[in-house]
Amino acid sequence: MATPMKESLKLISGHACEACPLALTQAGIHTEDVDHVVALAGNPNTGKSTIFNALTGLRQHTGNWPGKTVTRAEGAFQFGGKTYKVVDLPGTYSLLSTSADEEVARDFILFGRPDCTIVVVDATALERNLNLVLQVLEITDRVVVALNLVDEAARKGIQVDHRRLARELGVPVVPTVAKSGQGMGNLLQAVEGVISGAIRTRPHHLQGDRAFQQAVDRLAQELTQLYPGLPSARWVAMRLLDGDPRIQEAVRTGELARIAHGDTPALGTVPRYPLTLEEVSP
Ligand SMILES: Nc1nc2c(ncn2[C@@H]2O[C@H](COP(=O)(O)OP(=O)(O)OP(=O)(O)O)[C@@H](O)[C@H]2O)c(=O)[nH]1
Ligand SMILES: [Mg+2]
Repeated sequence: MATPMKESLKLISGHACEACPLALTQAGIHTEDVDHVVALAGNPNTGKSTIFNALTGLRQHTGNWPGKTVTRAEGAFQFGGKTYKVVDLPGTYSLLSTSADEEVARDFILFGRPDCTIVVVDATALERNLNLVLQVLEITDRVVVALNLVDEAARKGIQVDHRRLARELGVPVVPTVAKSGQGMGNLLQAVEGVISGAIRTRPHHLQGDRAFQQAVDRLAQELTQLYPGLPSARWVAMRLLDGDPRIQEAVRTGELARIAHGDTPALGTVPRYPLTLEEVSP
């Protein structure tokens, strides 16, 4: 395990260190044409930005999400011959409320169509963190869980059975210590596998009673007919049944129809748009 991880890290730092900024440019920070887009989600303070920095290095774009005072950071790296763009989402406990942070994270995962979403969880507080994981699994099946802070967990005598967790969630779970880069290679291999289809996920879905399931299925079908190409119709149906004002508004204003056509400039979330954010070196 140690060797591939080391090699992967070498590969990443080879494109992200200060000594070779041009290589990072070539790795995709200015290109509109990245191969894959990866979103980083998670509860606050779980190590998302530490993972983001480990992957993208010192050069990255930061700015605000359109119309919001929520910071947006994007960067790029190469792995296995492909160029990946990473979007560091604001920390959220849930995707259901109407706070600006939760809206940004939810809209990007739902409408930004990332090729994979890494949900970073705190291994010392798994129960609280799994709430968000379960919500993301309702939206997309392209998910990898980074079980971060396993060093802190070990210090507290907590050992997480990550294989069993992966079986129960139906998606890869990769133990990481983002602060020291441990597990980054395995994390990227899992992301690559989920995107390529080499790893088949079977995400855990919430089971309601029969009437609930039937209502969701029927509405999801109608949504798919009305809006062909709409991502995550099942999730949109569930939110509409729950009376989510943001999704209702998206139906009323025609935003949902535009999203189904892959047109989401209002959200600022179309991953392959040219980057117009300011480039900074933190
Ligand atoms: N011990 C330990 N500390 C970590 C690890 N990963 C991150 N940290 C530390 O945890 C703190 C929070 O990390 P961030 O990367 O800023 O977390 P975040 O999820 O981006 O936080 P928000 O953006 O505020 O939601 C920092 O002090 C990191 O150095 C880890 O695996 N082990
Ligand atoms: Mg952060």
